[in-house]
Amino acid sequence: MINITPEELELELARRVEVERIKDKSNYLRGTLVQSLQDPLTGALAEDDTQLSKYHGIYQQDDRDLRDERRKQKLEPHFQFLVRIRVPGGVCTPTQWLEVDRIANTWCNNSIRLTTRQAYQLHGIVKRNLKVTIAAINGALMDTIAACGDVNRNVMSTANPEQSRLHTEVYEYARCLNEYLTPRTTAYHEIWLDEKLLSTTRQDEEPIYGKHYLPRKFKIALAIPPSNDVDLFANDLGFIAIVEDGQLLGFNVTVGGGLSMTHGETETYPRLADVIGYCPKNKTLQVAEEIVKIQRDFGDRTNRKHARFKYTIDDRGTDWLKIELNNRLGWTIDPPRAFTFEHSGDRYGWVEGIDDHWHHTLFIPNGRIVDTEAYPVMTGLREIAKVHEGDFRLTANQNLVIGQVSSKQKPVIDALLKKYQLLGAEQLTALRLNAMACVAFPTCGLAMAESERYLPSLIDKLDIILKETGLENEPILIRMTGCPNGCARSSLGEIGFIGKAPGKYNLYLGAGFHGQRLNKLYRENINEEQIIAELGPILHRYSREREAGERLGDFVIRTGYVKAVLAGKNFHS
Ligand code: SRM
Ligand code: SF4
Repeated sequence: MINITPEELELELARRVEVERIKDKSNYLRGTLVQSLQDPLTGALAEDDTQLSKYHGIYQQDDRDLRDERRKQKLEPHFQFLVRIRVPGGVCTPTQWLEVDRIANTWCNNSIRLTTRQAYQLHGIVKRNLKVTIAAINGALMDTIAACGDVNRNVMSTANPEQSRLHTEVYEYARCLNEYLTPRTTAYHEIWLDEKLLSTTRQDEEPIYGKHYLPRKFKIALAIPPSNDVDLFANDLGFIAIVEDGQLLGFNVTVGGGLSMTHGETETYPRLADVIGYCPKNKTLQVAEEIVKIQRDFGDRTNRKHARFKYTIDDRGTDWLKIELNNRLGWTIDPPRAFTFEHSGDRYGWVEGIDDHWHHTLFIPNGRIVDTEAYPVMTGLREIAKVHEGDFRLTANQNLVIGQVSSKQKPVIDALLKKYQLLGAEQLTALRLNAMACVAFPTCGLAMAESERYLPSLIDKLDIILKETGLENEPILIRMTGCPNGCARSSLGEIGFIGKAPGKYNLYLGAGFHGQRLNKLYRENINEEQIIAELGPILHRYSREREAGERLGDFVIRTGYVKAVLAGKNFHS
């Protein structure tokens, strides 16, 4: 909010939602977090601080598997915290991997979650261990600030490493954007790292965000065609690399993506971003800053369900946005340039990069790094990290690239992959390799149905149909979320499931294979038996009647199972 008197501000705040008031009186995200952390009487934070902690990358949760039992015993919920570590572009070092592994096994629930936005999540941290956890993350030269909250989140960039020089250059833009849009408040350092800042170094200005930050979360991704592995169109702001003769010239700019909705409220809907123009690469930060500021000034702060940038754009139109942007830039962005996306999934196994280096993409079921007898992935990756001299790249599909392996070291990594039985893609159906599920139970407070703990067993059943129909090597995007927030981008699944109640899901069909089209509701509130009964005949027919190269998402539209969704606004119609 700009140019406003104190009286007007008072009035405006009264109108705004609670979170806006909490931000207003938070003193740049400090609130009473220090006192909350010191309170020995409860495992929780004070209520307002549970909102502010998100800006520091920390969510208060409770173990939902234990909720009823604790209630019966008249105990407070089993409070614990999730910490999200930003990893811009998903790139980190083996030393950082080892440190995240150590932290996970010291203060967390012995597992690491690779997220759908190329970040790490650690679960199950109790309040008294929060500070030591954040300090250890900081010691590994990583941070959690702005991993959540009404600010720009972890910036994504294409992890699929076919074009390594380009990858490096585009990744640098992701890193710079991430840094540039990080809140400037020093609250994080004071609260979590005990830095005793002098009044001269204490930062109480937010030149980009202002005191009230953004109306809602904000997400940015960069993609290098033909790979849309980051699902660029699901982001508030996107940059599509435009390359000529192997040189990065600039980016097409996309705006207004976002996937969340609320069951039964048709004024909320998923929306894919529009391509509004092209900017030369040296203008990338300026364009991002002005777009963020437009959302800061025009986003709806009175209704959080209508506060994302996608609604600002649908309410005012992309023509308005372009005029506003050009005015603020002081120059005019060009018309978009041609580009083609061909896929949104990951390429598995070894790919040769440049300078005699290789990259191995490893399938990580639902991004969960935890040891089981059949799949000792945590131990295996720890042993790999101890000898690996390149980097790790977290993909937006919850997988992991062991990157920059010299040809000399390749046999060493191969031997470790074999020793720890880390799944080769060839053993799995292409459906499983293109599956994503969000976290949901037991940690997510918003889950209505299982997701991560359920999707693998549903795929076991669908695999039987795929083998009957000869479709086992046909890549099909399947996505599941435990609620309509869409954290595993369920609206972009050729087959999408959104939880409604325990064991019950809405089934959506018809998204585009390279992330270019949303799916559409096909059946509502169905259980596993009904899911199999619905999908079986569709998959059989697809195997018989598909045209050459036709993707399942296109087939179900051509054959009339669902209508194509051409705009988010029409998602429910
Ligand atoms: Fe998400 C909230 C997990 C990607 C849309 N998301 C949550 C919370 C924090 C639940 C909460 O608010 O209490 C979940 C924590 C669960 C847990 O126990 O771990 C959660 N979201 C995740 C992750 C970990 C899912 C995963 O399986 O990897 C992803 C972390 C990404 C990251 O590293 O930053 C994650 N969330 C997404 C995505 C996908 C994306 O960004 O590409 C979306 C849909 C795209 C979008 O933003 O529109 C998404 N999450 C939401 C929303 C709905 C936002 C909205 O516009 O209404 C919420 C709820 C909210 O913000 O109120 C949410
Ligand atoms: Fe939780 Fe819903 Fe996100 Fe799944 S989609 S992690 S259930 S908020």
